[in-house]
Amino acid sequence: MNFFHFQITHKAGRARTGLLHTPHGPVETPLFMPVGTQGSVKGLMPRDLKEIGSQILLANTYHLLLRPGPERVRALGGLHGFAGWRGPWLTDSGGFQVMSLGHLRRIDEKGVVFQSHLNGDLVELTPERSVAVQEALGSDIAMALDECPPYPSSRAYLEASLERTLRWLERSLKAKTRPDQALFGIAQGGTEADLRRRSTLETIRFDLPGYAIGGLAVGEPKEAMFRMVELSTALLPEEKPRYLMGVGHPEDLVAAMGLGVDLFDCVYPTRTGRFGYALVPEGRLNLKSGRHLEDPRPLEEGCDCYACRTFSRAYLSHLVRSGEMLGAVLLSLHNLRFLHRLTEGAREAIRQGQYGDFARAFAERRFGKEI
Ligand code: PRF
Ligand code: ZN
Repeated sequence: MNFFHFQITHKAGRARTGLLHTPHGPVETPLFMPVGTQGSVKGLMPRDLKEIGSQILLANTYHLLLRPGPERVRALGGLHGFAGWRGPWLTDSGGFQVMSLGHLRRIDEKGVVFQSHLNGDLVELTPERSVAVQEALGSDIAMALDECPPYPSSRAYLEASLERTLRWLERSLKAKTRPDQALFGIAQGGTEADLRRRSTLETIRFDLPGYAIGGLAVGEPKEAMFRMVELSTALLPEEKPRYLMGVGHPEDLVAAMGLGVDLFDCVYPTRTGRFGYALVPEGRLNLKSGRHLEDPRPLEEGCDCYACRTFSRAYLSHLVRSGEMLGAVLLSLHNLRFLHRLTEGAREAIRQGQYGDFARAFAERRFGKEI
């Protein structure tokens, strides 16, 4: 029984659209996955997420390992039972979060040792432990523990970390016990084309149900990132889903979908919403600015989200400027809906064989970052 069948229904150039089946239902691709680090998408209820068309949520091993602990989550029904989102979950393996949030103590062949940002305890995360924690959390898709080097890193370091990531992938697969959880491997290699190629080719030898492009969107120039994405999707097997980790700017989604990427996640839509920004086709509205205070229009004409159906820019701007939590909630809701509509539009364009027109129309409406 293959829980994770991936079915591509249409292609347009290198872009593809299809369905990824999981034990908790199918997800359409290409797709943006909202980030629910602590098992909660900040400010939004599962019923809101369902209404705006979210299909799969991402949670983090690093955070849930420290609190409330994997055994507690398992006892309460795994993420599906514990967190009220009954649809599919994906969990990240923790390596990336240790590097960006934790006080990293040591990284060696065995794994990573870090100091908890909550209570200072020393915690060890090995490939085996990451798999065990993700199995306890019960996600549909688990990610293998990897090492994401910072940008810039030396070639020697990029090479050593990609080799280690491959050995960790092998150990992760050996530690795996649940047939109802897919394990995706993560390619690294920074922005060195030959290292990226080697990492990708060695990773696909494991014949996994899906592959992630890791180690990008860490500060490198955009053009270097897209060279790596292009090189990666050209090497990855057509018939398996590809996940570009940590990418969520609308223009990056449009470019990467055109190169054949199927899955994305990023804190950007929710974080920028909490900071008072709304994503719109032309770029980003800054609701902290006084210029919207008398504007009766919705954030985005034609958006079907609850924030746009109900409130004016004037009111939302008032909420943001007053520091009201409702402002952050409504902007997060709209921003996620914006990215979901973007991927819905892309899927439709791919079905029509017109992805190039879709990407051009998107670029034409976007004349600046802030309006
Ligand atoms: N590895 C893991 N998670 C990630 C990344 C990675 O390289 C990135 C890179 N942008 C985001 N999240 N495990
Ligand atoms: Zn809206």
